[in-house]
Amino acid sequence: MQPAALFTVAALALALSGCSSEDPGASSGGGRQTACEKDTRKDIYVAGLSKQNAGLSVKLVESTPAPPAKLTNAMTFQVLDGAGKPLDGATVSVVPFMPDHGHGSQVAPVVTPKGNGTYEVANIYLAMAGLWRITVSVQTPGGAPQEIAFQFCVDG
Ligand SMILES: [Cu+2]
Repeated sequence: MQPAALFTVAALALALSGCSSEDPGASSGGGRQTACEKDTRKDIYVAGLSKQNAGLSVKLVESTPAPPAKLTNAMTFQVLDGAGKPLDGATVSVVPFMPDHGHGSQVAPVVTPKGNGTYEVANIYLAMAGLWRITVSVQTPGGAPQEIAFQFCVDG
């Protein structure tokens, strides 16, 4: 009985030390999986990932780095209208936000229209590890603003 009890205590101590060794910001810590691997809310990055809202579609043509990572990212989006036609001349803005922490990024992304409905976005700065919602707002001339969001989790 005694040796078994001793073993249990040793195993527990080992598990606890493993738990607290990394990433104090993670809410559910520990284990072999990273916090992001466990997060079921995230989008899985693939080049060309596309989302629709109210007859508008926004395609993430590519991200640099790919998949998105902590710190500075650049992304190219293509905006398509309800008929699948590239939409130029829209006012596009991009806002990163951490829903779990209730804060955005201290760096403002810079959007540059590139034609054929594509908009290059620099300075998408994801300061912390965790889930980030990247909201793309599209204001068409004379139309109502539409928001389409991507969610990426970055480990740190
Ligand atoms: Cu945060």
